[in-house]
Amino acid sequence: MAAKFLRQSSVPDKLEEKRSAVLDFIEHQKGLDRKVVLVTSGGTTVPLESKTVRFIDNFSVGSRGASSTEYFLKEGYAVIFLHRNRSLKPFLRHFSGYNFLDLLQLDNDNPNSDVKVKPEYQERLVCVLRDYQQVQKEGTLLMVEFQTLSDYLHLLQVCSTCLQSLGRSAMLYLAAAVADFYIPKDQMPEHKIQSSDGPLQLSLQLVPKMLEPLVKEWVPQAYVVSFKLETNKDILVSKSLQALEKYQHQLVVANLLDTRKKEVKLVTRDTCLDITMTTHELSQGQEIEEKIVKELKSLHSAFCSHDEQT
Ligand code: PAZ
Repeated sequence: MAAKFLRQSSVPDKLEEKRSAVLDFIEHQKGLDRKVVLVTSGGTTVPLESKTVRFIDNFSVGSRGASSTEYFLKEGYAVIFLHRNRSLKPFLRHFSGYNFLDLLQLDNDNPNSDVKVKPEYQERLVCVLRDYQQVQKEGTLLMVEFQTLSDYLHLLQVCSTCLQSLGRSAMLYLAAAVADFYIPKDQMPEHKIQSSDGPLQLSLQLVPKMLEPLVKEWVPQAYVVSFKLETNKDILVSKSLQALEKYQHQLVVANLLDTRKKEVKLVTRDTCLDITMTTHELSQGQEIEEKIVKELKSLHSAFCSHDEQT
């Protein structure tokens, strides 16, 4: 199913260039003995027309993926950040609510004035810029962009298969909100759908679950973390356990739409750990991703040392 989907869907631009960039990045990190995590982030679009005017989208803004990336970098991982274009990015996200021109000022008495950062933003900007420049210097972050569902799935396959050479040192952290339904290429109209044709009826097919080939074929030794989002708390843990049973990967981060920034569950086949944020922690600007990443780092280390013992 997955292979057929990939064969029949459109391939993203410059796929081979992207594959080379991912391979070079992984080889470099391998030489430095760094663990690498693939973080997927943001929603996927599902086009309704080949020459796309309209598409189906979802709610994800990429906050989970972008913030987790920063914490993985702090914990010493190199990160491949596979993200939806226009979703939140590590470091830049701290200023996402701002018009950047509002952060700057000129000396109005001087026609040749330099551009300066307003004093009230100095501290924050210095802090973020310092971390960002450190990451740039160390070369520990690779940004890979997607927009549509098929871009995402092709790039997921490319990144995962490239990670195979790292064995257990690779982690996959699949936080992207991937569409479950799509219109196959051969059933998609080429041109813009005309409203003059009357009300629109859509028939969507199920997207094959890529976790199956990912765990079995693409990157079988890696530590794989998937995410489960629900709106009904009564089915959250059972659905996570079903996924673990079906795909045989290591862990599910289970979250509810409304409370995802305050509480998650880390579910494995035999444990369920609640991670929560107090009101005080949230008011101090602390983020749940910091706790999630710390916990995963320690589980991943145990997973890697298990390899050394066997
Ligand atoms: O991207 P975001 O920060 O707005 O939301 C994060 C999330 C809810 C998409 C993520 O935590 C998640 O659960 N991803 C998987 C969604 C799914 O079940 O397909």
